[in-house]
Amino acid sequence: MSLTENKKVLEFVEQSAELAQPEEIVWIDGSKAQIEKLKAQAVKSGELIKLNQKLLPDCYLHRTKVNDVARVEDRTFICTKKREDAGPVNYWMDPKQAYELAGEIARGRMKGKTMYVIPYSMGVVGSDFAKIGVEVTDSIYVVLNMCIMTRVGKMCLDSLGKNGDFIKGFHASCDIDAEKRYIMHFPEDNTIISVNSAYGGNVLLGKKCFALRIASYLGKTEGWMAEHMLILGVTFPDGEKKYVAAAFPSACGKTNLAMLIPPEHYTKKGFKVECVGDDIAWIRVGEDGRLWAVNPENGFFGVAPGTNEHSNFNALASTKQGTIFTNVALNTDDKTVWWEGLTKELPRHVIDWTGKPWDPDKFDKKDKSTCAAHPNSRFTAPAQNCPCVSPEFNSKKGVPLSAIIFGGRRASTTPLVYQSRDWNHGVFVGSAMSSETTAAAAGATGVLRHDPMAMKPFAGYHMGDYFAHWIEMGKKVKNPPKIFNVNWFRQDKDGNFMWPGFGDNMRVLEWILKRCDGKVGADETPIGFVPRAEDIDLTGLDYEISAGRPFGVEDLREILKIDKKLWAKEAEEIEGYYKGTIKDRIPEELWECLETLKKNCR
Ligand code: GTP
Ligand code: SPV
Ligand code: MN
Repeated sequence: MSLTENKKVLEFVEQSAELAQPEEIVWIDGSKAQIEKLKAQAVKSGELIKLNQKLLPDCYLHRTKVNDVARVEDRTFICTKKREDAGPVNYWMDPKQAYELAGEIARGRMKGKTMYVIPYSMGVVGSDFAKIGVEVTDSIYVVLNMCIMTRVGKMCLDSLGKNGDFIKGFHASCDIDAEKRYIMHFPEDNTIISVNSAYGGNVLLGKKCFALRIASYLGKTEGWMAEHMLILGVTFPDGEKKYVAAAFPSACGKTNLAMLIPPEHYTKKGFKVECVGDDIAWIRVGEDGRLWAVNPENGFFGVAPGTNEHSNFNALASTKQGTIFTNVALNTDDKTVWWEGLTKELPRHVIDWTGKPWDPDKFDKKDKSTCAAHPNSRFTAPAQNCPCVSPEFNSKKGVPLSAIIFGGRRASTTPLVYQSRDWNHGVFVGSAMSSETTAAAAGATGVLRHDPMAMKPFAGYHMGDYFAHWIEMGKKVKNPPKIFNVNWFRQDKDGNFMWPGFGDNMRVLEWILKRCDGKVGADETPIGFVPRAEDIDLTGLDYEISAGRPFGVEDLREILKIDKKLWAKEAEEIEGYYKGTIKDRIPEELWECLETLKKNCR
């Protein structure tokens, strides 16, 4: 039975069914009873493995096909009428050709199966930010993940009314054939089509496909922003709260920063950090002339490896109930989960992410293929599980941003932190970001590439126009957030991280927020404002560097140093990217910043 009288929704469901020819159509109402029934069904079919219900109540493990473990950027398309509107860093397909191709691939592919119709909202239903999507899928795994990651149910359709518009999402698993895998976006039709995958960002269509690619396009036309950013709140000892948003590329530390536990020295003084979001921010100009942000999601699709009690206690705690694990290892002693970095000691009795027995004695840290959990294995956990979830999580108006932080994985060149001179220079800093690739996308890892604003894989239109939109937004806000850049990933000559990271990133956050209030000085350098080492509080820091001595102020000085020669090379690199890749649509303001950088490094 359908849950709505909205003709456009009914028509979309009908057309999808006509194409895929499912045996049955089931509307997802988000009720506990329906979800339980689907879980039972998935356990029976083997799609989910029920975990130890005492230790991990309502938790399940799912294994994907081995060829389907990450986003596939080279099979992800922006299908605009004009090729140039998709821009130089997106893969483009003609919409007509794309619909035809998808139709060919998906025709009749739900025969004998059930097609689930998921009405969902990105954002709190009824808020000015919220947008409704309807995803049809033949995968129970997708249904159950969407029920954690988004707000699902009839209220979404009710908020559409009889005539409201929504984002259409069509997903068919087909054969999980990597050669026929397509993730297609039609920003001009508010439509997404995904075939031949059943993994995370390729198929949970509310996430990267809608909330970033389609939404960034909507934001450009409607005057707001959809960004690959975490949002966190810092409470100061005097009770004041400030919010920051931070854009780091995939698997570069958003979930970890969003949930950080400050060092004891800070908690004793009364500092507190709370999480509003860990992956996506929708940002609008508020009546007060500031930027206000919401997290459109309702759960965390977080990287499992590396997560432990010490590195990210709050993320681990979030996974203790109602969580779906994907491609982690199964500890057969107690039917719990395991991944590299969860415990120091390797468990003896483990089934790896592919379903085969795993031999801990053959584990080699340096060889990813010997891992028990896939390097991009993930947990899907309800946000409300998180011990540090912000009271503003469900706020309809969002939170006001004091700072925006960019960052990536840079072994060299980029200092621990620096501040841009103003908004436009901050946009330049974001546009010039490079970061090493990670396991979150298929392909080689550890390769340095340009990833402007951490949006290279997610901007749903021309990257040059996207830069211009950032410049335009700066003109609309009377009190824009200050813009910073951080790098937690500087390495010494032996490849060891030079900064402790994780909870100790609080020390950098404090400097950033003090800068926003003009409460601390900085050195003016060719690239912007850099902290004086004495101004970053190292009290109680307990970190041994690779040389075997405690991290000290001289080590901090080292990772704050600006090497003019390296930055002159960096400027050349950025110029090459602007001229060779983005080309013609780069706003004048950014060219000016590039010239300044070049001049400063001479
Ligand atoms: P997506 O969900 O793919 O968008 O990733 P993310 O940006 O949320 O990254 P996440 O916080 O999950 O971190 C990814 C990896 O980086 C994990 O293996 C972390 O252990 C590691 N990491 C996060 N923060 C730090 C840090 O401050 N220092 C170091 N050295 N590693 C970190
Ligand atoms: C990312 O890759 O940035 C993720 C995971 O957050 S996915 O949902 O697969 O895109
Ligand atoms: Mn992400």
